[in-house]
Amino acid sequence: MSTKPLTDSPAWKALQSHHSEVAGLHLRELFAADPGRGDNLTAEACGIFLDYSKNRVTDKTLELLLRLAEERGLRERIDAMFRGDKINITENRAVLHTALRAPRGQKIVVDGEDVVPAVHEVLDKMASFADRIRSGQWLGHTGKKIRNVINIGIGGSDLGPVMAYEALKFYSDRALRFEFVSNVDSDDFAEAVHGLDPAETLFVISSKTFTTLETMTNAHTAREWVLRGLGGDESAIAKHFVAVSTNAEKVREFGIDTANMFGFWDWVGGRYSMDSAIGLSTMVAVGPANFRALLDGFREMDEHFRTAPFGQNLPVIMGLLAVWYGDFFDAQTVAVLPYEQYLKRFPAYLQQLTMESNGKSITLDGQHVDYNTGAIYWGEPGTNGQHSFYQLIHQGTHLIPCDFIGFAKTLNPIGRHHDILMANMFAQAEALAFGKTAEEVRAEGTREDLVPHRVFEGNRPSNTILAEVVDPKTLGKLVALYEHSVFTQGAIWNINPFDQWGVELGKVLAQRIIPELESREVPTLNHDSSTNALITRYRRMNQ
Ligand code: G6Q
Repeated sequence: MSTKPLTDSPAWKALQSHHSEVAGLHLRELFAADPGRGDNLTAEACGIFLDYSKNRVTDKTLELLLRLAEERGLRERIDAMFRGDKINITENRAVLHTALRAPRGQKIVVDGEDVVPAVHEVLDKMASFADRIRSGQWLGHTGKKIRNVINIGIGGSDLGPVMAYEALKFYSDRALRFEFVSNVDSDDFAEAVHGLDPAETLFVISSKTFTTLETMTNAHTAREWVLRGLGGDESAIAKHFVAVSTNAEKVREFGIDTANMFGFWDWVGGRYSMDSAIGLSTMVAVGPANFRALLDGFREMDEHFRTAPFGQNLPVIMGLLAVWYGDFFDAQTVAVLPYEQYLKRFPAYLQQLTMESNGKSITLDGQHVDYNTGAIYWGEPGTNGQHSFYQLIHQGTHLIPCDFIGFAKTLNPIGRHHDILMANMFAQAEALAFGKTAEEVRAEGTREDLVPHRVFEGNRPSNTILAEVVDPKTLGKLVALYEHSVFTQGAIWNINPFDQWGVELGKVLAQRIIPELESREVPTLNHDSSTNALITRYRRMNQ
């Protein structure tokens, strides 16, 4: 593995001079020069098709990006992750979300212990719990069946479960209602339980640490809500609360029977945990068989990432293209545009996965980077975005690479909807790439003064990801595709995608401000003048 700074590496330097040669090329020219481009610049693995031909790359660009991956030791880094090396060096942890989907019998050793049997033990325990809830066998304190399942968690303990629930709603048990409470804002809790009967409600308290302020505040509120609704009998807690955590002691302290605790391990990062016990609500919603299919999907993509040559490796290609735009075109953001309503929370999920992972500016060697790292990810499902922010992507001043995600089949075949939806996706990618010239606008008889307004420059790059249908397995593949693309980017940038120290400072400051807001006495404030004034005003307005 190269220890040279990234910007000194030969492939990087070659990419820099190559960029100045190709940056001016238009996708129109690239397609005209190679009639086979739309077939050639594609890759397919485990049922996921990636068309990356509408990117501002030539064969030479791809060759250099692949060389960069080799030079930066991507292969060794992939092997190290799958092997269970402690690649999260700032927390001295292995990074083994891939072990969560390892088949029974595979051996992955961390600190001298094979972790795979424990993974399957938890999965089996989750399955038996999910079956009991789904079959109505698990009864609440007063003997009623559970009809409402509320996941309380935040960040990695929320975004994966809520995204997966929405993505797989078609497969979910419609007799059960699922809610997800994450924000410490009481509005979130109040609305989730509005109109619900505590006797029919089960809370899944999902927290790796079981100390997170938001989750613990919501969990205590839930506890009071249940006790108030069920006559104050503490023994009700066991029937209405289960926990997903690595911290048995804290779970016990909260009053949850550790027999109803589903464990995971420090080698699972929060944002990589939706396929661990953190997916308990997902499993209750869609059933154990579908959850296992989800894991199979993850595993297929893991195997592809681990073994495929980089030139045909979907996550590697996507990761390298992200580096190409971020570092050489200075693109600040990536839009993720799923043409599938069930994936409406996928962009929000990806925001954490990508931005908490690669939003770093210090290298593994402790040096400040002198290149761009993780981009801002954002998006909305198509076609809604078309009627709002696509204007800026088409005609604004920013270069925004887009990931279009679509499916050949719909789960709800009604009339012409699906063809119309997909026609829009293909059309947007086409319009972004090829645009419309002034000559074309004029030829339509447009008034001369309007011509510049109606020109589409084009040359806006995109990937198109096409799969058959949204099902559990495909969702697993899609999430793993992005997980490994994020990994690829982190490896090139020589940063640690697996810590998140950047979330700490605000948390600490909030702890200092809470008593200043709550105190009956006027507190002595020692913040900056803006924070002092805001706190003072809030206290006055809150009287
Ligand atoms: C994710 C982060 C973070 C974490 C939440 C919740 O990678 O670590 O989003 O998931 O802060 O933490 P707990 O699960 O410990 O409550």
